[in-house]
Amino acid sequence: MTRSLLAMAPILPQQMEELEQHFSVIKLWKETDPEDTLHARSKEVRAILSTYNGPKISKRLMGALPNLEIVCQYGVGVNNIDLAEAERRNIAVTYTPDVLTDDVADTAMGLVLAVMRRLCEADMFVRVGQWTQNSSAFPLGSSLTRKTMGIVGLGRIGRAIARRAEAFGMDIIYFGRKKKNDVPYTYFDDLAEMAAKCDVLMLSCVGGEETNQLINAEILNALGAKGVLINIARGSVVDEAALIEALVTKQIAAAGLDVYAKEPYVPEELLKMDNVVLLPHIASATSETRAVMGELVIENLLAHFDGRALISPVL
Ligand code: 8YV
Repeated sequence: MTRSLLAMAPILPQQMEELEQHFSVIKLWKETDPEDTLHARSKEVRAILSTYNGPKISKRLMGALPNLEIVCQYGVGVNNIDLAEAERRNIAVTYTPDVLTDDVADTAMGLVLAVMRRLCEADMFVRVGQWTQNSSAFPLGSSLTRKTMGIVGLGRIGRAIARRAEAFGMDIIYFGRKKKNDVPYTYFDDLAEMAAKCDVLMLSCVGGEETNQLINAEILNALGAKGVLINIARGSVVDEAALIEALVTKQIAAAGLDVYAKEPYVPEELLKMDNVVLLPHIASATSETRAVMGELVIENLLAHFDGRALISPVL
């Protein structure tokens, strides 16, 4: 039987070519009738290449693929995969942790700088000729030094952000499932309490049910009128309507977002605000990192089909 890989979204072209040397690759996003293709080729699919923004790897989808053995996520967040169902079916799941940590943390700090020092607004000020026409100076930004960053989720990425923020002279506090004994930062088991203590609330936690709309009106209110929200985690972590309301009513000062509730849709209200910086989910988007993420996907697939241990299993 043909050994097919069901690819939910594209990866770098040269890596797609490499995959095609080992598998018959079904490029689902290119199919005119994906349902029909899935139905016709369901028995030959042994592996899935998934991404956070492709179709969900649901119980229903896995149920339609009787010979599915492995799901390889091109990314670190795996909230698009029904892990419980994969475990029940004994389907292996891999992901790409570590290799993207530094780039994601860099993007997080980029957003902090862009928002607090108003870099995007300042760029526009120059481009539209306001600097030469307008004798009034560009409005002042806020220092990072001596400010407090409260990190929600001190995992690999949260820690990498903390190290960078420390280098910028910021104090670090954090909230998460449990206290970590190997960090010098103050732990909060109450998110509202931490939000009230920080200038920058940085979201670097997992997505999915357990963090769904964790950042609601109460937390934003606690963050306060000088507070800045940065989200490089998942859009689902924030109640977007509450965020818009908090920004409109100046309950919080500003926000920097790489992720949204319904990507690639970004609410109209946010597009009109000059105190928000909006990125199109690019935290891991460098040629270097995307290349290693793709390599890790391929290595995991080959390891599985060669009967070797997986390199980065989730389950
Ligand atoms: C995407 C991400 O994987 O790793 C994650 O969880 O959200 C991103 O790095 C990347 O955009 C490729 O789809």
